[in-house]
Amino acid sequence: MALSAAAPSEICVSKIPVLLNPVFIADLHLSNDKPATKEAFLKFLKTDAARFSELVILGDLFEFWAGDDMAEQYVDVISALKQYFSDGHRIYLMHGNRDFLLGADFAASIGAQILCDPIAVQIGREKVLLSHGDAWCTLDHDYQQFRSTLRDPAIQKQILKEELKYRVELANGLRSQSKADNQKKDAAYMDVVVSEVAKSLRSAGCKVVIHGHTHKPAHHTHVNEDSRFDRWVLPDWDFENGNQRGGYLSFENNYIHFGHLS
Ligand SMILES: [Mn+2]
Repeated sequence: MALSAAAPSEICVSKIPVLLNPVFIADLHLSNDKPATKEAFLKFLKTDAARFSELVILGDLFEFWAGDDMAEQYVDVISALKQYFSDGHRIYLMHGNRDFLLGADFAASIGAQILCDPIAVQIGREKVLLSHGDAWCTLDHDYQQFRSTLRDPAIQKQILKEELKYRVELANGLRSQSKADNQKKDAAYMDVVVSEVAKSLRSAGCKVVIHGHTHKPAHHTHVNEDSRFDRWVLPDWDFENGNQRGGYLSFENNYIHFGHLS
């Protein structure tokens, strides 16, 4: 399979049309060894998501993505998203720290556009900043260094030249390393630094932010120096071993709010 020439980090859009009636999700960590979570997502596309005009995935849709030649392992997810798109919905996708190699071929296959991180979007009358969130976890210097290396287009192109088998091994190695590292880290290291979020909001001219990554779903109102802003954090999804964790944020009737999966 011929892979697209552009690196995944080079194909994002920084401006999109006004969102009318969007639904936001993040951190589903879809994987074929987590069938119940995948089922929950496929059901979501047919039920809850069907009432919204735009589906906005704010990173880590997949547990990991080693390149678009992995797509044949996720035919069910891809055809469900493609169907959702064909039914007249728009799909926007942001890279997470696990699926940052989702590329132009994957995006085209589901009719999605890849969003830059962060991106300021207009939702109704509100200008809202969207991000996966990991870039604001700035206390974790090692991670930030690692992140900028892996987002470098030249390095991404280099990685994507390798055989899929090697890339999957690399991804597995990085994941077990990060799990081991994270166990040693303080909880604060795993969360966003609110003053960093505030800085991004100020430069984007936004008073509301939606992000994922931390797996700490909440609606915070922060008072920072002379300004206040709202920070909405998306939940992660986990339906394995009897878990029932998941959900979304939506913008309906002029308000952002949490939605429970039906
Ligand atoms: Mn993440």
